[in-house]
Amino acid sequence: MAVLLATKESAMAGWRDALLALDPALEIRLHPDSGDPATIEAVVMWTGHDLAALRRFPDLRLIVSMGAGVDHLMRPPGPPPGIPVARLVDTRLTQGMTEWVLQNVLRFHRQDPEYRAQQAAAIWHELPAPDTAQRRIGILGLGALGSDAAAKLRALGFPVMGWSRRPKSLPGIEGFHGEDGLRAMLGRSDILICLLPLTPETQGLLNAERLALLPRGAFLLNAARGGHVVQPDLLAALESGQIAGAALDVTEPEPLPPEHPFWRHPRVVLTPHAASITIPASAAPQVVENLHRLRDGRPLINLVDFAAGY
Ligand code: NDP
Ligand code: OXD
Repeated sequence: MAVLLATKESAMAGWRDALLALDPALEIRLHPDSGDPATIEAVVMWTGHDLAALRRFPDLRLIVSMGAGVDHLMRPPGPPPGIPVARLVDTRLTQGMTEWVLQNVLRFHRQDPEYRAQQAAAIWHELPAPDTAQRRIGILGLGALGSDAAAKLRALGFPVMGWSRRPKSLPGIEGFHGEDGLRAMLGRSDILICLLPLTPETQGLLNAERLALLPRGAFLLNAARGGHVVQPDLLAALESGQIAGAALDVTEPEPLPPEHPFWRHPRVVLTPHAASITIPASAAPQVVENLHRLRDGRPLINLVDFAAGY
């Protein structure tokens, strides 16, 4: 039986080599050369592939996302019914995201946009010292990524709050859940960071009404999915000064069309969905572990909860 890889051309060989380095006996096929459909037991895939095509493999027993997010697998028609889906939970992925979060929190906290504007105008002027203990940070999503970012921000001295679907208690982090919890946390978030999965419940979460709950002049960081933010509402909030700055690693669509105002907005920092990039050599061990578990009939790891959608 074989494993089919389906990702962009440039990433295919890296994934194949990383998997074979761990288990040289694996038979790896590269999309679109799947060979006999009846011999495919697992598909390891990333966005941009036709989910309906997965139904061509009669003995498919596992689908693996090449990222932490599985929204690309959940949109219609979704994976074939009854086939488990695993995602990545990976230390390199977490490290990359935490670095992006720290970079952008510190960018806004340390008044970097103001100092860059002053430099452009040859102005030598000291702004008031930022007060870390007074800069309240709210994190939407306290999973693998959100909880690590929360701990590192807390270690720097920021007061950190986090919102999750189920009640969650993390050392030093004030936890919130539910709609009331969300409203309470937003009301106190000077910097809001979105690290949620994209699901029907979280799509469009950051709309005009919720952005208006933030303290005036708050900052927004989004490295989750573009669909979490209602972009025209964010643009209006930036124009009105309700939001003082936004760092966006994800947008809807990706990339934005060249005329989109975010590209040239003085208070928007864009990165091209590069906050954290999957490194095949780091992610491969859990994929091979799952293939071995599958063949041995042992419980799989990092499985998606279909009822929750992530
Ligand atoms: P996890 O599944 O580990 O964590 C998700 C968190 O979101 C959990 O705390 C979960 O709550 C919470 N959550 C989910 N649904 C809701 C809801 N309806 N209301 C409140 N909280 C909710 O995901 P990861 O941390 O691994 O990844 C998060 C997302 O980051 C990915 O889905 C992906 O979209 C994005 N990502 C972006 C990258 C980039 O480069 N830009 C790189 C990697 C990931 P609970 O704890 O109760 O389950
Ligand atoms: C992911 C991503 O979900 O890179 O891993 O967006």
